[in-house]
Amino acid sequence: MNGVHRSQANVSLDVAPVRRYADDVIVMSRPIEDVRQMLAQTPRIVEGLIAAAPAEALTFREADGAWHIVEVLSHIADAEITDWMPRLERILSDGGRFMPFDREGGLTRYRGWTAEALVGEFGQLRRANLEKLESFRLSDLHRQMTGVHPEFGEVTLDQLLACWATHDAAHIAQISRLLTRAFGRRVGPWRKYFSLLQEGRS
Ligand code: NI
Repeated sequence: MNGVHRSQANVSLDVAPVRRYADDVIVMSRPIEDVRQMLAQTPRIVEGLIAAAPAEALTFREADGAWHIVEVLSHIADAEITDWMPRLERILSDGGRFMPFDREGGLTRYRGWTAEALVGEFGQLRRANLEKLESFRLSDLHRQMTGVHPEFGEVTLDQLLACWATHDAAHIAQISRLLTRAFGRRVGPWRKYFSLLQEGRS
């Protein structure tokens, strides 16, 4: 009996990695669509996080010189204008050199804007960019097309699209972290249970 159980265990161990590999292949076969889905969801995720934020949390800074939530919003809205789409169009047109992206540019462009107005602006710009992205009818054949990044040199369209989605997720995490830390100022002794509330954690 023991021998039978062992051999059944062996069979399932043999099969499991193959099934996981098959799942990976399915996911990997639609990278452009996966990015598009993420890009489409981000405005409503951000909108929900902002709607839940008390006014004082919107301008809470976790460190001297670090961005507060309103500044993060101005940065992601500005990137819709000056970063992602111009670079994508550059790759699709002549594969030339990208303009440098000014990470602080949004702070100037949107000085004085409220969080609510910035969320609306970001959503509108993102919708327009998604429509443009759709119009390019990108296929797997486009993924290896390249442009020239001012710092990294040659980068592919695939990397740029992945970076766009990654950038969304990273700033969602940042906004969530800032809310954690803003509310977290009042938790008293519970502070010890939150790694984000420990000194020196980022
Ligand atoms: Ni950023």
